[in-house]
Amino acid sequence: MVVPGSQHIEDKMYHPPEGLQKDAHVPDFNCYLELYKKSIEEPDVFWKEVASDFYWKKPPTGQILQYNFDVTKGNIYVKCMEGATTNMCYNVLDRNVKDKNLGERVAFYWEGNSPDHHEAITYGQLLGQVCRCSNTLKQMGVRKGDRVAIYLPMIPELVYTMLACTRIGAVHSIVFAGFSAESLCERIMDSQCSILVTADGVYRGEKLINLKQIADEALEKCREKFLLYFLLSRPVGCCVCWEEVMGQVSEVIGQTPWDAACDVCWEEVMGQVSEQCEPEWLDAEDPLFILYTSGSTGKPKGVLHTVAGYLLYTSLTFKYVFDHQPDDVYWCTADIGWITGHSYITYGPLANGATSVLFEGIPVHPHVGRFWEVIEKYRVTKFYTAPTAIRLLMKYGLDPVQKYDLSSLRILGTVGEPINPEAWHWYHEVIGQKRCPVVDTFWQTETPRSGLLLQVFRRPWPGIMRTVYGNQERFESTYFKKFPGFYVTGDGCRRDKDGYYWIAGRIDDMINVSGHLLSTAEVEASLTDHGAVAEAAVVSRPHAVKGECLYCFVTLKDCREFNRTLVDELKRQVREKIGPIATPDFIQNAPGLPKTRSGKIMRRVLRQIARNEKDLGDLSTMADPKVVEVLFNHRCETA
Ligand code: 6R9
Repeated sequence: MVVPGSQHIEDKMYHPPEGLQKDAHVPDFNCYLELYKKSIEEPDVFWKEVASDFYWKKPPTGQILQYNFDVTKGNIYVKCMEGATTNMCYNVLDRNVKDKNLGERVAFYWEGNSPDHHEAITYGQLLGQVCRCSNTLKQMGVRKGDRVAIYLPMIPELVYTMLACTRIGAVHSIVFAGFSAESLCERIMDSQCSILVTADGVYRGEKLINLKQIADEALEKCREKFLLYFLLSRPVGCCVCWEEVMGQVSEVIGQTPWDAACDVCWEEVMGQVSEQCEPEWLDAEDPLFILYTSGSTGKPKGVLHTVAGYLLYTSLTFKYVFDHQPDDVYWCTADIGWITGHSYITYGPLANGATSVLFEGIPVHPHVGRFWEVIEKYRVTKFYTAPTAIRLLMKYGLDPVQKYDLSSLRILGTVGEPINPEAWHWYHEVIGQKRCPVVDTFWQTETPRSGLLLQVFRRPWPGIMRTVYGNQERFESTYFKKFPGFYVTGDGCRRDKDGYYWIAGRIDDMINVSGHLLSTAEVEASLTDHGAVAEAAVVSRPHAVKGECLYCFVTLKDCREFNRTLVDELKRQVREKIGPIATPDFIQNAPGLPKTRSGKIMRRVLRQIARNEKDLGDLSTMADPKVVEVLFNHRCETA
């Protein structure tokens, strides 16, 4: 394990403890190398072995992976297990319950927003609920190939609905339940969903979100925008999913808006249908789901994934990256509304028969030690979160962590952005108590892939996206036009002398200062290395002499004051760590940063603030648009 961030900052190796290595699926580097070589040199043999763990109604007829990555040679395509038929839901549930006898094993420990709400769901119970839900969807007219929009919080019903879609061959399009009516409408329209599944409301921390009202607004907008839309599709407007917690919510918000002509009460229908439902056998390359990318850049794209490839890829990466063992309790803190949740809360863990925590809440409610409390409560062994959450919790110091017993932890994971060394060390030392390896997993909505890091890929793997829904042209031009024959991730990276790759951030975030290409992640890492800085974001601003120069936004830790001395110290620090070329021209105080709802910093918006461009375009993916005004008010005019 090498500390991520910058080669200028760290050059130290950390090895996993021997005990952990001994029983691991991939115990040492040689074993990894062997697997890696096989996957490259004999991909068919490699993937056939992975596939042999799963159920195929019909076997594949040709090579496991077929593809064209070269736009000059025709359409871009990837096919995995062509000719085979299977079902995702059958593989992640029925196979575990019937073939592996895991019916009694807990699939999810659901932990609500309030610590008083929790529930354990076994694989057997999950299968029953998913079948009911499948029958409900069928009863409402949903058929194979139809798109189903799901706008639900992190409640078990979200998993039921998602898996029910896969059981009957419908394509789920999950929209994170924090998006606005406008964003929800845009996504429903783009993939022409025939029904929308939602809940009446949810508490996120102390805040009540009235989902049904937002869903109604979204559908109203769909009707306005495209009258024909509802005439063409099945006339099921909205379907509401209730649960115990929601009962209380309803009391608070009063009467939930209800239109008997198109709204359906989920629980009523669920109660009337059977717990048995035959899975629909699908072609390996039939669509599994559509997910809109986080949109830190440009208009969201409907990334399309297919059945067999997604099963193989998520199951394999989950097993190896988190070294899954039968006695594990695994917890990924992401929301299922993001790709991390799709892959590493639902598909990967369930395909491995894992026991996971499904968490509805937020890290700071009802107190800032909530994550650590949950780890102690369920004796979590593998914990997967994002640098943004780590930086948030670091701000509160050691006390909230030390109240809890974290001795059950064995492996920690991080995902979402390059992790700055300061956050890495805190995670490793304070949370992992220097005993737990930190697995840094670089991947994208488009490319569920962990492990080897490269900017461009010459060959596909089963879990790569197949197209942008309804827009093959955008798919090809975004990812394949730049370098014919390669998939371009959009991320920059560096290879160090030992052959390790360091992800430097999005290529659009690289800055060219006087002809030197600088990575914003690297400058940010040296800023957050300063004791006063909790978080930093660096963007470019045009400069008469240098071409571009560095404009830095810094969020200070609690009780630290922003003043001239601090600005000078920070400039000196970056200069000393990276070099004079990286000396920031502007450092602005940022009480908050514009972030997507999945926690990624929206550098596009910061770039516009730095340049004083008032027309910010589409801000629908931003978690808290209020921060923008504050940042405009604090702009630095002169260096
Ligand atoms: C899984 C996810 C994808 C972009 C990706 C890259 C950044 C994700 C990272 C990372 C450095 C990591 N990214 N994981 N950068 N180290 N471990 O986040 O998907 O929302 O599609 O974002 O996130 O820039 O290109 P998605």
